[in-house]
Amino acid sequence: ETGTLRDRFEETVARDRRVEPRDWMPEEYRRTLIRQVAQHAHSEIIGMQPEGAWITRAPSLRRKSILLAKVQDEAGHGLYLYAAAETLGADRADLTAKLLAGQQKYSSIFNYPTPSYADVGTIGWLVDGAAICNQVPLCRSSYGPYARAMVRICKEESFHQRQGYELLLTLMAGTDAQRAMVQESVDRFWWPALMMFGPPDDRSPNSARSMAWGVKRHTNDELRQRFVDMTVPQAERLGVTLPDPELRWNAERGHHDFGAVDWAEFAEVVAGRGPCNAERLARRRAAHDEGAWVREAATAYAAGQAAAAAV
Ligand code: FAQ
Repeated sequence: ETGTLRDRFEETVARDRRVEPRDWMPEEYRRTLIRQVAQHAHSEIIGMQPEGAWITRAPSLRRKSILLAKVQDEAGHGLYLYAAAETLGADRADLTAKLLAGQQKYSSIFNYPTPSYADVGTIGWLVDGAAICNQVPLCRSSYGPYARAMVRICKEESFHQRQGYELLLTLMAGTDAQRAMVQESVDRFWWPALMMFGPPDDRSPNSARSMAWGVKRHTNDELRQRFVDMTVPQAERLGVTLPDPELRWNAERGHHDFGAVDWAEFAEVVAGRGPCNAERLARRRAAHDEGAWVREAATAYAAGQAAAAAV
Protein backbone atom coordinates (compact mmCIF):
# COMPACT_ATOMS: atom_id res chain seq x y z
CA GLU A 1 0.00 0.00 0.00
CA THR A 2 2.72 2.46 1.04
CA GLY A 3 4.72 1.20 -1.95
CA THR A 4 2.03 2.34 -4.37
CA LEU A 5 1.59 5.63 -2.58
CA ARG A 6 5.30 6.25 -2.64
CA ASP A 7 5.40 5.33 -6.35
CA ARG A 8 2.66 7.84 -7.01
CA PHE A 9 4.53 10.54 -5.09
CA GLU A 10 7.77 9.80 -6.97
CA GLU A 11 5.89 9.93 -10.26
CA THR A 12 4.27 13.26 -9.41
CA VAL A 13 7.69 14.72 -8.66
CA ALA A 14 9.34 13.10 -11.71
CA ARG A 15 6.65 14.45 -14.04
CA ASP A 16 6.97 17.88 -12.50
CA ARG A 17 3.38 17.87 -11.24
CA ARG A 18 2.39 19.38 -7.89
CA VAL A 19 2.04 17.53 -4.63
CA GLU A 20 -1.15 18.69 -2.89
CA PRO A 21 -2.04 18.67 0.84
CA ARG A 22 -4.23 15.52 0.71
CA ASP A 23 -1.65 13.50 -1.26
CA TRP A 24 0.52 10.96 0.50
CA MET A 25 4.06 12.27 0.96
CA PRO A 26 7.17 10.93 2.71
CA GLU A 27 7.47 12.24 6.26
CA GLU A 28 10.89 13.70 5.43
CA TYR A 29 9.40 15.66 2.54
CA ARG A 30 6.74 17.04 4.88
CA ARG A 31 9.32 17.88 7.52
CA THR A 32 11.70 19.70 5.19
CA LEU A 33 8.87 21.71 3.69
CA ILE A 34 7.53 22.72 7.09
CA ARG A 35 11.10 23.72 8.00
CA GLN A 36 11.68 25.81 4.89
CA VAL A 37 8.20 27.37 4.73
CA ALA A 38 8.22 28.21 8.45
CA GLN A 39 11.68 29.80 8.21
CA HIS A 40 10.48 31.74 5.23
CA ALA A 41 7.35 32.92 7.08
CA HIS A 42 9.39 33.89 10.15
CA SER A 43 11.77 35.84 7.87
CA GLU A 44 8.92 37.88 6.46
CA ILE A 45 7.62 38.73 9.94
CA ILE A 46 11.00 39.52 11.51
CA GLY A 47 11.90 41.23 8.24
CA MET A 48 9.30 43.91 8.96
CA GLN A 49 11.48 45.34 11.73
CA PRO A 50 14.60 46.71 10.02
CA GLU A 51 12.65 48.91 7.59
CA GLY A 52 9.66 49.37 9.88
CA ALA A 53 11.99 51.40 12.09
CA TRP A 54 11.94 54.12 9.38
CA ILE A 55 8.16 54.46 8.96
CA THR A 56 7.88 57.28 11.49
CA ARG A 57 10.93 59.01 10.05
CA ALA A 58 10.29 58.76 6.29
CA PRO A 59 11.14 62.12 4.69
CA SER A 60 7.87 62.69 2.82
CA LEU A 61 4.26 61.53 2.68
CA ARG A 62 5.01 59.68 -0.57
CA ARG A 63 7.98 57.83 0.92
CA LYS A 64 5.99 57.00 4.01
CA SER A 65 3.05 55.57 2.00
CA ILE A 66 5.39 53.40 -0.04
CA LEU A 67 7.21 52.12 3.03
CA LEU A 68 3.99 51.41 4.92
CA ALA A 69 2.65 49.45 1.95
CA LYS A 70 5.86 47.47 1.66
CA VAL A 71 6.03 46.53 5.33
CA GLN A 72 2.33 45.55 5.28
CA ASP A 73 3.02 43.32 2.26
CA GLU A 74 5.68 41.55 4.30
CA ALA A 75 3.12 40.82 7.03
CA GLY A 76 0.83 39.46 4.31
CA HIS A 77 3.59 37.23 2.94
CA GLY A 78 4.19 35.86 6.42
CA LEU A 79 0.50 35.05 6.76
CA TYR A 80 0.20 33.21 3.42
CA LEU A 81 3.33 31.27 4.26
CA TYR A 82 2.07 30.25 7.71
CA ALA A 83 -1.16 29.17 5.98
CA ALA A 84 0.90 27.10 3.50
CA ALA A 85 2.72 25.48 6.45
CA GLU A 86 -0.66 24.66 8.05
CA THR A 87 -1.66 22.67 4.94
CA LEU A 88 1.24 20.37 5.88
CA GLY A 89 -0.20 19.80 9.34
CA ALA A 90 1.84 22.41 11.21
CA ASP A 91 0.13 24.67 13.72
CA ARG A 92 0.78 28.39 13.39
CA ALA A 93 0.74 29.06 17.14
CA ASP A 94 3.29 26.31 17.59
CA LEU A 95 5.54 27.73 14.83
CA THR A 96 5.34 31.16 16.44
CA ALA A 97 6.20 29.68 19.83
CA LYS A 98 9.26 27.99 18.29
CA LEU A 99 10.39 31.23 16.67
CA LEU A 100 10.02 33.09 19.98
CA ALA A 101 11.93 30.36 21.80
CA GLY A 102 14.77 30.62 19.28
CA GLN A 103 14.13 27.04 18.12
CA GLN A 104 13.41 27.89 14.48
CA LYS A 105 15.49 30.02 12.18
CA TYR A 106 14.76 33.10 10.11
CA SER A 107 16.97 34.71 7.48
CA SER A 108 20.34 35.96 8.68
CA ILE A 109 19.90 39.23 6.77
CA PHE A 110 17.37 40.65 9.24
CA ASN A 111 19.92 40.64 12.04
CA TYR A 112 21.77 43.64 10.63
CA PRO A 113 20.93 47.19 11.75
CA THR A 114 19.39 49.97 9.66
CA PRO A 115 21.06 53.15 11.02
CA SER A 116 20.67 55.13 7.78
CA TYR A 117 17.62 56.08 5.74
CA ALA A 118 19.49 54.87 2.64
CA ASP A 119 19.15 51.37 4.16
CA VAL A 120 15.46 51.43 3.17
CA GLY A 121 16.55 51.75 -0.47
CA THR A 122 19.38 49.26 -0.14
CA ILE A 123 17.14 46.64 1.45
CA GLY A 124 14.67 47.03 -1.42
CA TRP A 125 17.39 46.84 -4.03
CA LEU A 126 19.68 44.13 -2.62
CA VAL A 127 17.60 42.21 -0.07
CA ASP A 128 14.39 42.09 -2.10
CA GLY A 129 16.55 41.59 -5.21
CA ALA A 130 18.15 38.52 -3.61
CA ALA A 131 14.75 37.35 -2.37
CA ILE A 132 13.31 37.49 -5.90
CA CYS A 133 16.29 35.68 -7.34
CA ASN A 134 15.81 32.91 -4.78
CA GLN A 135 12.00 32.84 -4.91
CA VAL A 136 11.08 33.05 -8.61
CA PRO A 137 12.24 29.43 -9.10
CA LEU A 138 10.20 28.47 -6.00
CA CYS A 139 7.04 29.33 -7.98
CA ARG A 140 7.75 25.91 -9.56
CA SER A 141 8.38 24.18 -6.25
CA SER A 142 6.84 20.70 -6.12
CA TYR A 143 4.53 21.50 -3.20
CA GLY A 144 1.43 23.18 -4.66
CA PRO A 145 0.40 25.55 -1.86
CA TYR A 146 3.97 26.85 -1.44
CA ALA A 147 4.48 27.31 -5.18
CA ARG A 148 1.19 29.20 -5.53
CA ALA A 149 1.93 31.45 -2.56
CA MET A 150 5.26 32.30 -4.22
CA VAL A 151 3.57 33.65 -7.35
CA ARG A 152 1.87 36.49 -5.55
CA ILE A 153 4.78 37.05 -3.20
CA CYS A 154 7.19 37.45 -6.13
CA LYS A 155 4.94 40.02 -7.81
CA GLU A 156 4.96 42.06 -4.64
CA GLU A 157 8.70 41.59 -4.15
CA SER A 158 9.28 43.02 -7.64
CA PHE A 159 7.51 46.19 -6.58
CA HIS A 160 9.60 46.23 -3.42
CA GLN A 161 12.81 45.90 -5.39
CA ARG A 162 11.82 48.71 -7.76
CA GLN A 163 10.89 51.11 -4.97
CA GLY A 164 14.27 50.51 -3.34
CA TYR A 165 16.19 51.06 -6.53
CA GLU A 166 14.18 54.20 -7.32
CA LEU A 167 14.85 55.55 -3.82
CA LEU A 168 18.59 55.00 -4.31
CA LEU A 169 18.53 56.59 -7.79
CA THR A 170 16.88 59.66 -6.23
CA LEU A 171 19.52 59.88 -3.50
CA MET A 172 22.32 59.43 -6.05
CA ALA A 173 20.93 62.38 -8.01
CA GLY A 174 21.12 64.50 -4.83
CA THR A 175 24.03 65.94 -2.85
CA ASP A 176 27.47 64.46 -2.20
CA ALA A 177 26.37 63.66 1.34
CA GLN A 178 23.38 61.69 -0.02
CA ARG A 179 25.59 59.77 -2.44
CA ALA A 180 27.99 58.95 0.39
CA MET A 181 25.06 57.75 2.46
CA VAL A 182 24.07 55.30 -0.31
CA GLN A 183 27.61 53.99 -0.74
CA GLU A 184 28.03 53.48 3.00
CA SER A 185 24.76 51.54 3.14
CA VAL A 186 25.66 49.35 0.13
CA ASP A 187 29.05 48.64 1.75
CA ARG A 188 27.26 47.24 4.81
CA PHE A 189 24.58 45.21 3.01
CA TRP A 190 26.43 43.66 0.06
CA TRP A 191 28.06 40.70 1.84
CA PRO A 192 25.09 39.92 4.10
CA ALA A 193 22.88 39.91 0.96
CA LEU A 194 25.14 37.24 -0.58
CA MET A 195 24.74 35.18 2.61
CA MET A 196 20.96 35.09 2.14
CA PHE A 197 21.40 32.29 -0.43
CA GLY A 198 22.68 29.98 2.29
CA PRO A 199 25.94 28.07 2.77
CA PRO A 200 28.07 26.99 -0.21
CA ASP A 201 26.81 23.86 -1.96
CA ASP A 202 29.41 21.57 -0.42
CA ARG A 203 28.24 22.65 3.05
CA SER A 204 24.49 22.70 2.38
CA PRO A 205 23.08 19.58 4.04
CA ASN A 206 19.54 20.02 2.71
CA SER A 207 20.21 20.92 -0.93
CA ALA A 208 20.66 17.54 -2.62
CA ARG A 209 17.44 16.08 -1.23
CA SER A 210 15.43 19.26 -1.70
CA MET A 211 16.59 19.44 -5.31
CA ALA A 212 15.73 15.77 -5.93
CA TRP A 213 12.23 16.41 -4.57
CA GLY A 214 11.80 19.59 -6.57
CA VAL A 215 11.37 21.64 -3.39
CA LYS A 216 14.36 23.72 -4.53
CA ARG A 217 15.12 24.15 -8.22
CA HIS A 218 18.67 25.53 -8.07
CA THR A 219 21.53 25.23 -5.64
CA ASN A 220 22.55 28.01 -3.26
CA ASP A 221 25.73 28.80 -5.24
CA GLU A 222 23.88 28.88 -8.58
CA LEU A 223 21.43 31.45 -7.26
CA ARG A 224 24.17 33.49 -5.57
CA GLN A 225 26.02 33.69 -8.91
CA ARG A 226 22.82 34.67 -10.72
CA PHE A 227 22.28 37.45 -8.19
CA VAL A 228 25.81 38.81 -8.58
CA ASP A 229 25.51 38.78 -12.39
CA MET A 230 22.17 40.55 -12.24
CA THR A 231 23.28 43.17 -9.71
CA VAL A 232 26.61 44.33 -11.15
CA PRO A 233 25.07 46.28 -14.09
CA GLN A 234 22.48 47.78 -11.73
CA ALA A 235 25.29 49.02 -9.45
CA GLU A 236 27.04 50.59 -12.45
CA ARG A 237 23.85 52.35 -13.53
CA LEU A 238 23.37 53.59 -9.98
CA GLY A 239 26.96 54.77 -9.66
CA VAL A 240 27.91 52.80 -6.56
CA THR A 241 30.88 50.51 -6.00
CA LEU A 242 30.22 47.00 -4.72
CA PRO A 243 32.70 46.44 -1.85
CA ASP A 244 34.58 43.53 -3.39
CA PRO A 245 38.00 44.12 -4.99
CA GLU A 246 37.87 40.65 -6.56
CA LEU A 247 34.62 41.30 -8.41
CA ARG A 248 35.23 41.13 -12.16
CA TRP A 249 33.73 39.73 -15.35
CA ASN A 250 35.09 36.34 -16.36
CA ALA A 251 34.53 36.00 -20.11
CA GLU A 252 35.48 32.34 -20.08
CA ARG A 253 32.82 31.41 -17.53
CA GLY A 254 30.36 33.99 -18.78
CA HIS A 255 29.86 35.06 -15.16
CA HIS A 256 31.35 37.48 -12.67
CA ASP A 257 34.00 36.16 -10.33
CA PHE A 258 33.66 37.43 -6.78
CA GLY A 259 35.51 37.27 -3.48
CA ALA A 260 35.00 34.86 -0.60
CA VAL A 261 31.99 35.32 1.65
CA ASP A 262 32.84 35.39 5.36
CA TRP A 263 31.18 32.12 6.34
CA ALA A 264 32.37 32.46 9.93
CA GLU A 265 30.29 35.62 10.24
CA PHE A 266 27.31 33.82 8.68
CA ALA A 267 27.64 30.97 11.20
CA GLU A 268 27.71 33.46 14.09
CA VAL A 269 24.58 35.24 12.87
CA VAL A 270 22.69 31.98 12.25
CA ALA A 271 23.71 30.79 15.72
CA GLY A 272 21.96 33.84 17.19
CA ARG A 273 25.03 36.01 17.75
CA GLY A 274 24.63 38.58 14.97
CA PRO A 275 24.45 42.34 15.60
CA CYS A 276 20.65 42.48 16.14
CA ASN A 277 19.46 38.92 16.85
CA ALA A 278 18.60 39.62 20.49
CA GLU A 279 16.87 42.90 19.66
CA ARG A 280 14.79 41.36 16.84
CA LEU A 281 13.54 38.48 18.98
CA ALA A 282 12.88 40.73 21.98
CA ARG A 283 10.77 43.04 19.78
CA ARG A 284 8.87 40.09 18.33
CA ARG A 285 8.22 38.67 21.82
CA ALA A 286 6.98 42.03 23.06
CA ALA A 287 4.64 42.37 20.04
CA HIS A 288 3.32 38.87 20.75
CA ASP A 289 2.64 39.75 24.39
CA GLU A 290 1.04 43.05 23.46
CA GLY A 291 -1.26 41.17 21.08
CA ALA A 292 -2.47 38.68 23.70
CA TRP A 293 -5.72 40.57 24.22
CA VAL A 294 -6.53 40.33 20.49
CA ARG A 295 -6.08 36.55 20.52
CA GLU A 296 -8.21 36.28 23.67
CA ALA A 297 -10.95 38.47 22.21
CA ALA A 298 -10.98 36.51 18.95
CA THR A 299 -11.17 33.21 20.84
CA ALA A 300 -14.02 34.49 23.04
CA TYR A 301 -15.86 35.76 19.97
CA ALA A 302 -15.45 32.44 18.15
CA ALA A 303 -16.73 30.58 21.23
CA GLY A 304 -19.73 32.91 21.38
CA GLN A 305 -20.50 32.34 17.70
CA ALA A 306 -20.23 28.58 18.14
CA ALA A 307 -22.53 28.69 21.18
CA ALA A 308 -25.06 30.81 19.27
CA ALA A 309 -24.95 28.39 16.33
CA ALA A 310 -25.56 25.43 18.65
CA VAL A 311 -28.84 26.89 20.02
N1 FAQ B 1 19.81 32.61 7.21
O1 FAQ B 1 21.11 23.12 3.75
P1 FAQ B 1 20.87 24.59 3.57
C1 FAQ B 1 12.44 37.60 2.64
C2 FAQ B 1 20.15 27.53 7.26
S1 FAQ B 1 13.75 36.78 1.93
C3 FAQ B 1 19.53 31.76 8.21
O2 FAQ B 1 21.41 25.22 2.36
P2 FAQ B 1 18.16 24.99 2.61
C4 FAQ B 1 11.80 38.73 1.86
C5 FAQ B 1 19.15 26.55 6.70
O3 FAQ B 1 17.85 26.89 7.07
C6 FAQ B 1 14.46 35.70 3.19
N2 FAQ B 1 19.64 30.42 8.08
O4 FAQ B 1 19.29 24.86 3.72
C7 FAQ B 1 11.92 40.03 2.55
C8 FAQ B 1 19.63 25.25 7.27
O5 FAQ B 1 19.26 25.15 8.63
P3 FAQ B 1 18.29 23.97 9.19
C9 FAQ B 1 13.71 34.42 3.39
C10 FAQ B 1 20.04 29.97 6.87
O6 FAQ B 1 16.88 25.17 3.31
C11 FAQ B 1 12.73 41.01 2.01
C12 FAQ B 1 21.13 25.44 7.26
O7 FAQ B 1 21.37 26.83 7.24
N3 FAQ B 1 13.68 33.62 2.21
O8 FAQ B 1 12.10 37.25 3.71
C13 FAQ B 1 20.32 30.80 5.79
O9 FAQ B 1 18.25 23.89 1.63
C14 FAQ B 1 12.87 42.26 2.63
C15 FAQ B 1 21.80 24.77 6.08
O10 FAQ B 1 21.42 25.38 4.83
C16 FAQ B 1 13.52 32.29 2.26
O11 FAQ B 1 13.39 31.70 3.30
C17 FAQ B 1 20.19 32.18 5.99
N4 FAQ B 1 20.47 33.07 5.04
O12 FAQ B 1 18.53 26.35 1.83
C18 FAQ B 1 11.21 40.33 3.72
C19 FAQ B 1 13.47 31.58 0.92
N5 FAQ B 1 20.69 30.03 4.75
O13 FAQ B 1 16.91 24.30 8.73
C20 FAQ B 1 11.37 41.56 4.35
C21 FAQ B 1 13.10 30.13 1.01
C22 FAQ B 1 20.65 28.76 5.17
O14 FAQ B 1 18.76 22.69 8.59
C23 FAQ B 1 12.20 42.53 3.80
N6 FAQ B 1 14.17 29.33 1.55
N7 FAQ B 1 20.26 28.72 6.44
O15 FAQ B 1 18.42 24.04 10.68
C24 FAQ B 1 15.18 28.79 0.79
O16 FAQ B 1 15.25 28.99 -0.42
C25 FAQ B 1 16.18 27.91 1.49
O17 FAQ B 1 15.63 27.51 2.71
C26 FAQ B 1 17.57 28.58 1.68
C27 FAQ B 1 18.46 27.60 2.48
C28 FAQ B 1 18.21 28.82 0.32
C29 FAQ B 1 17.46 29.86 2.46
